Amino acid sequence: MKIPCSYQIDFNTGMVTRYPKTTERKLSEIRNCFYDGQAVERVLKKADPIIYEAYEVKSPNEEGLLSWCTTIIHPGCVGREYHMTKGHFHKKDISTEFYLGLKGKGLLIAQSRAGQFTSLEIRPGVMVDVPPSWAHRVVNTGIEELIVMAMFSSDAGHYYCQIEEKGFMKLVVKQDERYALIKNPRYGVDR
Ligand code: M6P
Ligand code: ZN
Repeated sequence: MKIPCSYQIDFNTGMVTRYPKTTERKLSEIRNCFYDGQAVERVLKKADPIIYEAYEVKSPNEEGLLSWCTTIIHPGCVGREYHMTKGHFHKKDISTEFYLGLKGKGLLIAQSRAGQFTSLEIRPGVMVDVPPSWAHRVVNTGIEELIVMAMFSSDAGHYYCQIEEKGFMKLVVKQDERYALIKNPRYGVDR
């Protein structure tokens, strides 16, 4: 049986005391998330930057337990598109996830299986509720790190295939020094 416990998060770095980093995603690993393939190649010729990293505090994979995670998305663009997470549905589709902004600013974009799309601004103190059956991705539209904390059912699981294959309906791009959402020309086209 799990016993009550507490954790210490550094809101400035996203680090969780005594928990190692569990994820580090470099551009080369998530290159297909970005629309502009030539821009990806241009960046990769010089370096392979870390786009985001995460510290996950995982409970056993059991119904009734929650897991949580801090994710740090580094600032920057590839072509006109801002840095982002891969994005996923949950394997257990009835799972909800909450996101709390800790530092920086960005967007949580979400897309339902039925083809609805929405975007919500996230910044320190903003809590976003992602209900069941919505794929979600976090995008850093600011000039500093975007740090968010996510909390989800331990048995939710990540289901990446559909987003990897079809993408999100909209891209988050830099336009006149601010963000804009534009139609994704590759949406629904096999990659
Ligand atoms: C959040 C949570 C994690 C997820 C991470 C990165 O912190 O949803 O479960 O792993 O973001 O998102 P992704 O796995 O889609 O790249
Ligand atoms: Zn999730």
